Amino acid sequence: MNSMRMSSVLMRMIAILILFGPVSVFAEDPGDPARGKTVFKLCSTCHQVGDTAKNAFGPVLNNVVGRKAGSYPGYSYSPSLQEANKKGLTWTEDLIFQWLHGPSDFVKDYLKKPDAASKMPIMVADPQQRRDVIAYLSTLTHQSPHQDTAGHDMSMMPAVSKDEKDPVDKLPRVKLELVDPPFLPKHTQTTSDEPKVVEVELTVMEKKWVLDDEGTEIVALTYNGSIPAPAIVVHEGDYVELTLKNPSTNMMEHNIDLHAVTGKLGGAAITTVTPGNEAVMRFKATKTGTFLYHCAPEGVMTPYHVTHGMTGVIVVLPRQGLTDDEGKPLSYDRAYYIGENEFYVPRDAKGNFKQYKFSGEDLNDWVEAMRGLVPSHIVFNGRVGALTGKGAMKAKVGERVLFIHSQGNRATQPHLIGGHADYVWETGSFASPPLKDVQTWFIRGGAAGAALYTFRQPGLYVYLNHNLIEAVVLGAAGHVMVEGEWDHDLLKSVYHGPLKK
Ligand code: HEC
Ligand SMILES: [Cu+2]
Repeated sequence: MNSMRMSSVLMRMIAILILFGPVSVFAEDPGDPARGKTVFKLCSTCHQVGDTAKNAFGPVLNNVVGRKAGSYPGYSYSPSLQEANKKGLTWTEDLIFQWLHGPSDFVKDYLKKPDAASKMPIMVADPQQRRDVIAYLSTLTHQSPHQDTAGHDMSMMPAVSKDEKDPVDKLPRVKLELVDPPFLPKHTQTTSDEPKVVEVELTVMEKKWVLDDEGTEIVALTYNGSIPAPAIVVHEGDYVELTLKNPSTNMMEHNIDLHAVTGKLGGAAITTVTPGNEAVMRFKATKTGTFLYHCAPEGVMTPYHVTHGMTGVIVVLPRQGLTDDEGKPLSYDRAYYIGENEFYVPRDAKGNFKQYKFSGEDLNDWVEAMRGLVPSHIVFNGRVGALTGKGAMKAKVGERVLFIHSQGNRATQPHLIGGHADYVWETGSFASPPLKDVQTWFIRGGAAGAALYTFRQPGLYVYLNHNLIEAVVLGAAGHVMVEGEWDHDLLKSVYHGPLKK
């Protein structure tokens, strides 16, 4: 402990010397561009360089030495770096050296503002690595700039002319009050109303999140603070006006891609917002079914955000409600939303889970862990055991319960131990006839599906992913507690005791 504190004091002193010392740290050791190219792998999850470089999670770094800070075309910088740009900050090798020691500390210092923060969530502790990577970046001068707009461009979207009235503006508006899963927001199963505009608001929250009883903690990325994100329920033909807010307390850029949306990467291309911003889009729900939604910030950040919790479901009900395989109406007495997510918590050399302080800090380790496709946790509703005990789903004998199940990234195979699915919309499409009397159904990765079951017996049911390793070892299991009268005709215990000879 003591030696750790000592070394951190020492580090600070060194940092102060480096920050305010008059001599360039490059005077004695200019750094090695070849080694720096290897160090750059750390940066390349967020930054691109070279002729075809595009802005990604971070801006293109061609010509960055000598470039004005916060100036690469088409990139949306944090408010702090934009302010530094206005104050005239220009990147020198020494300044990037300081920047890499802690981007947010750097802008706090530079702007003399304690609440300034950068979007770049990592730092490089080793001064040698910093010198080397900067030496490498210095070799990348005189690259032709390449304006990136992909993923962030609104240009292809013709603006609605001002004097042209939008007929949708005349439709009635309602605000959908979202609730935490496994519950669904209040809704009607059928409707004879005219289509309406349903207002939905999602706020991204980057927050500490405990995944299991051992206290394994990550900095999760969430919509509205829950994993999975809240279920949205509308009817076919309704319009959804979705507001996505990214508070300035967050570190990262986020957006939303809903599989119910037509065009613009499911909405991701017109909702990408940096901290301190919000975006509003309106889409028409044209297809019925249960659709996944998720964050899709580009490149490796998409699986990174999805495996940090940013998945949810939007249910688009037919206006006349659900129907069976013969087209006859089906209704439900209760509905639950089970969001299955897998996590790739990085481990240290001893095999223990590593802990991180702020969002994005785990990026490189997490990407490395994802590469192996071996999740550390596969859970329902954000943590091992979330849907057991007090969190168990409830039902009564005779009730028809709709189970909506999503998985953003991997296939899963739900099963209700001791029960069945009377009807399953496996692909999530309500336009296709449901399968009947299914034991174990299949939810594709990147989708959501639904199953309807009438409980006939009371007691405890286990609802799980019937990859039993994923259920029992990794966590993908929940409970349904059912009240009611026992039906001996369906099942009775005939004998239970010692061998009768
Ligand atoms: C986790 C993603 C991530 C990683 C990894 C990362 N950066 Fe960044 N970097 C960013 C983001 C985001 C910004 C924009 C910062 C802002 O707007 O506040 C940025 C900005 C920068 C800038 C300022 C650019 C400008 O146009 O003003 C430099 C220089 C930089 N990064 C260098 C590096 C180097 C060198 C590495 C590797 C050692 C690295 N970054 C690793 C995300 C990252
Ligand atoms: Cu996100």
